[in-house]
Amino acid sequence: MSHLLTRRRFLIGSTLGASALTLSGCDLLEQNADVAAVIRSAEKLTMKAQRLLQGPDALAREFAESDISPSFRVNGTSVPDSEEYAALADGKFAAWRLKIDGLVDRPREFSLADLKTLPARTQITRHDCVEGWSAIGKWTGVPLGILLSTVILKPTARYVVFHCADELEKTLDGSGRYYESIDLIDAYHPQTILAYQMNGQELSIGHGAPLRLRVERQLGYKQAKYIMRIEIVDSFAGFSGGNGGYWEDRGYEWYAGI
Ligand SMILES: Nc1nc2c(c(=O)[nH]1)N[C@H]1C(S)=C(S)[C@@H](COP(=O)(O)O)O[C@H]1N2
Ligand SMILES: [Mo]
Repeated sequence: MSHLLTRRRFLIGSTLGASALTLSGCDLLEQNADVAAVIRSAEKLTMKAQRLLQGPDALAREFAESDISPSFRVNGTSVPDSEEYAALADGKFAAWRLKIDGLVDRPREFSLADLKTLPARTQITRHDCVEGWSAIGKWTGVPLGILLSTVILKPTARYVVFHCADELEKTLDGSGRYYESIDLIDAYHPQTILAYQMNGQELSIGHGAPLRLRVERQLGYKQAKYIMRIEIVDSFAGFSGGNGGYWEDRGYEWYAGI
């Protein structure tokens, strides 16, 4: 996909040995639980190495307007399948509220209009999906760190969990609902934003309206769309499969550094 992934392969490869390199991470996970454990440790190595070599605040590459991809694929859910979401969309999301709660002193709710009064950041970045495609897009939104400063995190806060509107898999227990999580280093990273615009237009439903995460040093599946609630936690063990995200519960790495 990119030279960046090659570096990540190198990091994993140095733990696994050359023979494993011909298989993709997913094949390996399916084949052998021990290998899965090694990949988990390689994932921590990737996170530590990325932060050590580049610094916790190192920026993902930003591009020029002329680099913006003429088409940007819609992937995963293209429209959440619920009456609640349909009603919100019908009203142009005027009734939508972003809830922020959990380990905070002042839980709050924000309307889309509220979010737009806060300082905004615009960035042109490349989105890399594990399925093997990339696209460059321009995102505008509020830096997550600014929102977090308005609710005041408790000292025990460690992770930010994003609860989404869509169910990617229909289950009785709700474990098919999309969710994601990041730690506070990524939460306060200057390029981590909650985007309400893409390529200068209101965010479309396909791309996650009314609000989606951009966490630019990680892969596509971390970029949660259709965010309804942000919960601050000290552990994500209690959520669904306990691995910190919909795809993580299905074997993907929690830290998806690129
Ligand atoms: N809520 C939600 N967020 C999601 C997904 C999804 O299915 N539901 N898919 C993820 C994946 S795998 C990718 S590559 C990107 C796709 O974003 P796009 O549709 O804007 O291209 O969203 C991510 N965030
Ligand atoms: Mo993806």
